[in-house]
Amino acid sequence: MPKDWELFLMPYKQAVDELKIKLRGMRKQFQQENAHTPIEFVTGRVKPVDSIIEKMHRRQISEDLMEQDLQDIAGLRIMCQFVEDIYQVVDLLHQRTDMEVVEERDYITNVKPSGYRSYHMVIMYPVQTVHGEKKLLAEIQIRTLSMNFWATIEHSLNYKYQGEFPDEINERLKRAAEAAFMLDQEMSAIREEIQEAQQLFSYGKGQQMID
Ligand code: 0O2
Repeated sequence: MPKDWELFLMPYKQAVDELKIKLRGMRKQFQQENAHTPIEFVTGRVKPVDSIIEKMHRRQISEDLMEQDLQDIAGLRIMCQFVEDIYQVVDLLHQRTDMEVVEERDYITNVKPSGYRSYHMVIMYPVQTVHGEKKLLAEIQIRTLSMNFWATIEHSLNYKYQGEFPDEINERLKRAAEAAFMLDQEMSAIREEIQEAQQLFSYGKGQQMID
């Protein structure tokens, strides 16, 4: 294990900070151009050291393979209004020359047994350090607001039950995941209507509140 975690995680922190700026910049550009933005908001984090250690033990990852096998030490999350926006963001990220997409997992089409939906992209991202360029992996999770609501709730329940949900909660979570996805589908069905309304509204005042 790294003796100095802070030093080891520095380039990962730099990657998260840079990527947050770049992804938020995409949102700003869409807004500036008065176009519908497929990005609602962006968050990012460096995985806490205890979670890194726990995941390495659980997946039996040796130290020398840590940076290769732990793909989410640097993690970004992009929230979208509509499922269609997710795939637009995926296309936009593929086109970029400042990162390379190395793996993709579509948990929207291939929903996880828990009910989890999201689109995961693993990218190779170069950060500049005083010792030269360091290429590292980062995971970008792209999901709708509704998928994010479900995942956030389920994640916090996971802490309480350590993944061993009582049957009733398990069933209810699965039903809630389907309900969340139905909400997405209903919203997609009236997407054009919604977007027209947002064009009229957002470039006044409302949108300025979310940065
Ligand atoms: P965090 O930072 O606490 O969210 P594995 O972790 O072994 O299941 P793998 O191959 O590393 O899987 O990557 P995968 O499945 O593409 O992504 C794992 C991450 O996706 C998780 O990170 C969660 O953020 C999210 N995720 C995957 N499945 C679920 C789920 O059923 N519910 C919720 N709420 N999130 C999920 P971590 O490691 O949990 O870390």
